[in-house]
Amino acid sequence: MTKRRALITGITGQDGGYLAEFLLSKGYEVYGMYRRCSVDDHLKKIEHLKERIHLVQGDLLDSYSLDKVVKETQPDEVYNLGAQSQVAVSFHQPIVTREINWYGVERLFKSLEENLMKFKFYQASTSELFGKALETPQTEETPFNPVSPYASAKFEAYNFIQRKRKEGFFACNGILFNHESPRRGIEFVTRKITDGAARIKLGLPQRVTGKDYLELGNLDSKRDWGFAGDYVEAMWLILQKEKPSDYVISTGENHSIREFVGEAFNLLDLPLTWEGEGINEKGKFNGKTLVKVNPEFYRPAEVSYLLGNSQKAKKELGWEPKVKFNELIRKMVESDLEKLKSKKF
Ligand code: F7E
Repeated sequence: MTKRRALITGITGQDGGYLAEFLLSKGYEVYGMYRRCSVDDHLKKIEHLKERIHLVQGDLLDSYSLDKVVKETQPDEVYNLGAQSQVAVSFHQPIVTREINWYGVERLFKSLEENLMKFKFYQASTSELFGKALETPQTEETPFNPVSPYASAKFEAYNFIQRKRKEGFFACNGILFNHESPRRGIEFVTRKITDGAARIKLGLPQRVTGKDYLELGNLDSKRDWGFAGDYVEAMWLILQKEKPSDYVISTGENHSIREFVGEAFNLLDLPLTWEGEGINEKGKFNGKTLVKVNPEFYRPAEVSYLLGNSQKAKKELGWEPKVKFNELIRKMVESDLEKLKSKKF
């Protein structure tokens, strides 16, 4: 029997690696698309997979390259994980964000339509679509209210996928809430915290600032954080259903940034006490300031409260998250300690 072929865009990101591993375990032939400019750094993240997957060069900004990738790989299933995924960056680069996160989806889909008879398409949609959420918890029925250029572009892509489904294509949106892991990029708050806390524990300076304390933005916003390894299984399950649909994927539990910081420092035997408010708030251990607020990390518009309800995924896909909040932080803190000790940073 011929193997099923999967094409993953954004193979060098956190989810790309986990999904590739998952699909390999299911017997797929996996093609991972990466951008030429990302060769040096980013391919290191999937070094362990290089012998087992096919890497193909392509860019969501370039239809010519997409046609070539689609013709070469002829996928049965396409997982579009490629994106400009940093919400904060999207405020500074709204146009490139739109080009990749919205028009990129249309370019890729057009190429698939023109070159293949049949394919299934998974679009990485996001809880950021809920923005200033209009109801809690958020389900597939909750109206979207995006507040960032990132979310606006993803909103257009979401609608595009729904239109394609109405035209008869097998196209689905996975509305994934935040999902983290030891492989999360350092630009995202969870990894910034676990790396920063581990550095403090080992007496090392902070990665970017060189300071001996961690600087963060809004400590009050709440996120529904799950483990990326659990979430890639949901992506696959979504494409295995008989009928295409959209699904919220979340844990149903949320915590503030402050709680995440507290738990990470607790695990390192550095329990913090919080003093002050707003930009003057500090996290201290034995009188020494280890965490400070720096308004530089505030966003022009903040999504302050996200909490998902994944009952539809549980009922229709049989999917449930396995890794809990504390366990997720433990995995990340232990991995960062290990990396720093062996100087892999
Ligand atoms: O921010 C606050 C920040 O950058 C989380 C992406 O994967 O998930 C991710 O988007 C919260 C925000 O992720 C810092 O203001 C405080 O409220 O880790 P983040 P995100 O924006 O939620 C969704 C589902 C996606 O789709 C995205 O692609 O943390 N925060 N202080 C900070 N955030 C950062 N990055 N850095 C700080 O110093």
